[in-house]
Parts: sequence; C-alpha cells; structure tokens
Amino acid sequence: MGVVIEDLDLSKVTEDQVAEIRRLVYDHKFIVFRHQDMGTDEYLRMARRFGRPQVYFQDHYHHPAHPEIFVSSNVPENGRKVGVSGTGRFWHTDYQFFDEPLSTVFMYPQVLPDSGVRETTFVDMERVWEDLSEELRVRLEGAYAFHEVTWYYKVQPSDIDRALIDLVKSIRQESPGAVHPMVIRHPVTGKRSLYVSEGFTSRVLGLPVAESRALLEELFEIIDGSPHRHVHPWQEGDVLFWDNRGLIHRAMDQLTDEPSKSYRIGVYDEFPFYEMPGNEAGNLARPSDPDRLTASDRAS
Ligand code: 7UC
Ligand code: FE
Repeated sequence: MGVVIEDLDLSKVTEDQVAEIRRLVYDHKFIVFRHQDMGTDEYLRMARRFGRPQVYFQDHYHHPAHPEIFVSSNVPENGRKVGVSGTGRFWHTDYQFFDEPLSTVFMYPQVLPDSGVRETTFVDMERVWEDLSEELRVRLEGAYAFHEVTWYYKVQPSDIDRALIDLVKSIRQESPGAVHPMVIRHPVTGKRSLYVSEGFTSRVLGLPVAESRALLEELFEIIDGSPHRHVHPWQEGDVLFWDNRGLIHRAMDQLTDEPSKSYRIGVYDEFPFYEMPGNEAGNLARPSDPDRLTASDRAS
C-alpha cells in the first residue's frame, strides 16, 4: 500500500493531476507528497479541488479562521489554546461514528517535534478482511455494528466541575453514533474491507453484550497484530492524502511536551462511503431503525 510523490507542488496541480491523484489514492490507499510548502489558504484551496471539505462537529477543533481545518496541536497561539492535542492515538477511521464517515483525508503537519518521533500507522483493512478465517467471515457478513465517539471525547477546560454522566449525555446529544455494516464494499474499487475500530466501535447489533464484546475484542486483536501495516514517520513538508474507507490508522506520538501541530482537512468525494455489501449472500437487511438502539445495544 502507499505511493510517494516527490516532485509535485500540490498547490499548483492541474485538473489531470487531480484526477490521477484520485485514481492513485483509491488504488494504493495513501499518498505521501514530499517537500510541500503551502500557506493555510492555499492548503484549503488545494483540498477543495478534491471534493467538499468537512467541518468537524465540535468547533473547539477548528482553525480560528477556517472551520474546515481540524487542528491537532499543543502549541498556544497569541496566548490561547488552539485545537486539541494528542488526537487520534488509538485505532480508528475518521468520522466512523457519523452516518457519513469521511471519504478522504489530507494531513499536513505544521510543527513537528524536534527530538521525538512522530508517526502515523495505517493498517490495510482489505487485507485484514481477506485474511480472516472462513468462520469469522461468515459471522460478519450481513452483520452491523454501532460506532460512537463517546470514549475518546477529549475533556475541555469548559467541562471542569461537570459530572461524567452529564458529559456523556451531552456528547451523545451532539453525536448519537452510527450503525454501519461490519464489512463494507468500496464504491470505486469494489473491494471489501472489515469496518470496525477499537476507538469507535462499541457494539455488534443483535448479539448479547458479552458475545458482542468478545467478537469485537477478537477483531481488534487481529487488526492490531496484522502484518499489513505501514508506519509513516513524518518529515517536514510531508502532506498525506488517504482513502478513509479501506484503512484504519492511529497516531503514535512519543508523549513529550515538545510542540507539535497538524492541520487535517477531511474531504468528501462524490461517492457514497460504501456500497451496501451485496445481498448476494442472503444478508440481513439493514436494521430498520438504527437510531433507536436499545439500552443493551448501547452498553459498552
Ligand atoms: O481528538 C480526537 O482524537 C478526534 C477523534 C475523536 N475524532 C476524529 C475523527 O474524525 O473521527
Ligand atoms: Fe484520524
């Protein structure tokens, strides 16, 4: 998986190059562009050429001038906290807990720690699906899971003195979670991927709590141990562009206090996130009312 492009100025791509980059990202899952030097406006203008930038649902992640830029940072600006620090340090795919997860994602670090290594690790979920045992695949075809952001909500200064239960209630009001098939089919390549993550997937629908937990733990262990992984150690000037459908990723910072700051722009392409994985195997229909989960479907 992955492609490196050494000699292209992303801020000046032609229409043909945009089309070519999109073909590459669907076929190879992620692209590393080296030696980029874009200002914030330029970066956003570039990203818009690939689709519709998303505005993250919580505004404390937003760049002060451009809400489409998701700021992961521990660097105060003009004495103010900007963005959120230590994001994504767990296996996840972006926006899995909404009905419309992100299709593709740009990531452009602005400040890299001097001594500490900063890495992002990807796992190829198509290969993970292919490697699963026949028994597991049969269990997963036609199954649905529930995803939520609750457990990775980052407590904010304004949350001081609030009870955890009230925090959880307000998180769930803003972001009630989403149901997706556990196996998704890519709308462009037609390839299937396992679609669960340790960060966001909390329930397999229709299974008793203990069975759901056991199945998810088994899958999380397989993903974590998968040989189909790639570690990207960030270099200054790197921009990454990835397909958020067939990949899972996590940030691996060394937990130092050194300054670190990254700008992410999530971009919706014109395709649905997934084709419903065929009815060919007599799969179950989509749950008729996924919003109304029972208390036991929600329990984690
Ligand atoms: O702070 C974070 O780790 C952000 C995470 C909860 N969500 C990113 C996303 O797009 O899913
Ligand atoms: Fe992420």
